Amino acid sequence: MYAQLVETGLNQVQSLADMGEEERAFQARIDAGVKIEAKDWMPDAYRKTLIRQISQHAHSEIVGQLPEGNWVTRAPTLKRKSILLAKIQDEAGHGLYLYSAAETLGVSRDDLIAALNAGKAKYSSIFNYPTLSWADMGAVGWLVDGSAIINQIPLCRCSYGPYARAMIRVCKEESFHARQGYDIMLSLCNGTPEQKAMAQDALNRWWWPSLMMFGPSDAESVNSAQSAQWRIKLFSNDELRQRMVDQTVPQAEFLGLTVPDPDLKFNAATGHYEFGAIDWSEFHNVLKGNGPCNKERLKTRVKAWDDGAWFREALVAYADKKAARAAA
Ligand code: BYC
Repeated sequence: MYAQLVETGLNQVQSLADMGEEERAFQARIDAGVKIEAKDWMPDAYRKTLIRQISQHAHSEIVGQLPEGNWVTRAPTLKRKSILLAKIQDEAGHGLYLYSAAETLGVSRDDLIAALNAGKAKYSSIFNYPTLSWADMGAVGWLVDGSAIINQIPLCRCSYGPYARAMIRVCKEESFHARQGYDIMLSLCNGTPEQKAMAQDALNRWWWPSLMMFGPSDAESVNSAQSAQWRIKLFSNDELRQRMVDQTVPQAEFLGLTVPDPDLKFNAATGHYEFGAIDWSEFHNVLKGNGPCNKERLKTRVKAWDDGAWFREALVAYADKKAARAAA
């Protein structure tokens, strides 16, 4: 992938000749597949890139609880409710591992959360769409968590040790999430015509935003070449998006649902599905804060943070008191 990106001249990365001695040694360790650990020397730009990506990822997990939280009280059965609750709690856990991984790079969690609450930090575009029916719990698990797994499995092998290790557990849990989503879709598709129509409607609304989750096309991706050189990204946005389409279309067929893309067709020569053009203006609009739920998501997070202030203060007061007692 790196060679391809450099070949197309997309975004320039530093050549070995332009690097200082320390940077060359650093790049050689990366090229040899050695993990970089928190106390190792690293270029500032590598540190910044990781803080950017890991914190965006952490924020996505935390904000990602909200669309599903919307359905906890309305899950159709006790069993579905327990599964949904467990999934949402997993997302909170993922956020916490990821904030911890970011902290190893020298940033504070409070600063990262302050940036999110101030509307300055990015989180995944997908969580700015509303969950309008119970079928959306199926579509989110199947398509959104399914896409997250495709994006995140390679991150288990990325160059930064604390991020790679956090991703191993995250991916195991994501695979349970994707299966629970597909199971909801299966039940709906084997149910009444009205239930099947709900499943189709959810697929119609979540398909294109799920493809956008993988980020801009390789031709537009500003960070890919450098992240590939540092082995933070092992596959390009378009490669992973193609993998998602190839994996998901047969699953939709098994459900008896239609993917909402008239241009979708299987190319027997390449072994891949060809798909229609993505509406990138919608993606950029969501990133600018103008998606259907951006404002609501931010407001909910800020309120949760403010409402929890007393609890954080109590924890600090307790820790201080305990430390003072131990010192006495
Ligand atoms: N939404 O040069 P590019 C999950 C930004 S799943 C918002 O390709 P990069 C979950 C990008 O940040 C979701 N912004 O960047 C699932 C950059 O802006 P900045 C979270 C996006 O970093 C289920 C600009 O566009 N997963 O957590 O090389 C339930 C140019 O893009 C998006 C991760 O974060 C987007 N979809 O590649 C609960 C996985 N796409 O930062 C939770 C880790 C792109 O330069 N992250 N942008 O201002 C990654 O793999 C990469 O960061 C991305 C983007 C593929 C997302």
